[in-house]
Amino acid sequence: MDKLIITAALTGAEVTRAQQPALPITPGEIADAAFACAQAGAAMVHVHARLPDGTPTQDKEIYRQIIAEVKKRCNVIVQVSTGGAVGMTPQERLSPVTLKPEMATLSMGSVNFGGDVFMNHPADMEVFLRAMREHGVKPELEIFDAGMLSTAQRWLKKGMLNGPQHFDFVLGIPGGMAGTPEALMYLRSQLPAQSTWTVAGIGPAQLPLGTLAMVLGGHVRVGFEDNVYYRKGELATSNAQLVARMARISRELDRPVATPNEARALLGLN
Ligand code: KMH
Ligand code: ZN
Repeated sequence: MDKLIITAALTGAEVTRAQQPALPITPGEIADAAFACAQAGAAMVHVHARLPDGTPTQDKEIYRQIIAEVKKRCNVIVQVSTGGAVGMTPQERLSPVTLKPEMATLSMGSVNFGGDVFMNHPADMEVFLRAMREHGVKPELEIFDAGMLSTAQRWLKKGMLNGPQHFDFVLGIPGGMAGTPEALMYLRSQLPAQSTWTVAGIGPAQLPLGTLAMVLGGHVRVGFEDNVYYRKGELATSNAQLVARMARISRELDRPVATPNEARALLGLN
């Protein structure tokens, strides 16, 4: 099995300081959290930008600062969000891609998202894909439901995607596919050959699905974007605490954790 890539989804667009007092918000806080996660075993960080008051934003300048501050501190792969927050325009969402980060997320379809709809029109998705190709950014294909994986398969068949792809199964969003082992096993069974994949279990699904992914040869995403708790009723003290637990379990399972450069090699990044 390949070494384990741990991604830390540090901030997200939805979680508030009221829900998680240790949520990193400013570029400096996000970069400090990235450094702590890298020390704990993360090879990649998935980042969202916020305004100083905590409002989600896709402001390119804030993303520029985040990337620069992270790079000052450590060598982790920086993956920007193009999901942004529900209700943002596709143009807004796409803006950090022009900074040429190493990776960016690309949601593969629309999904009910709690009480909202996370819209990803097929025409917009194609614009996102073309922009990522133009700027040399590797997409991580976000799969919230099984039909989104079928879309990726169609794109591969049509030649819109070439070579091995990296998938993120986001499981447990109310409106999306459940955060269960059965859902993960099904999605894994449908993956195109030579894909790499990670799982982002939402809330209480984070620990069990992450552990299952380690055993199955997948990779793991943890962090406050997806889950603010260490265990039921106990808030995590930091993103790094969640990363450290995954690294510990991985070592116990004899699956060493990938460094950022090892992760780059596994994901076909330069
Ligand atoms: N905030 C969600 C609506 C991504 O980063 O690409 C979408 C999201 C996905 O977080
Ligand atoms: Zn995100």
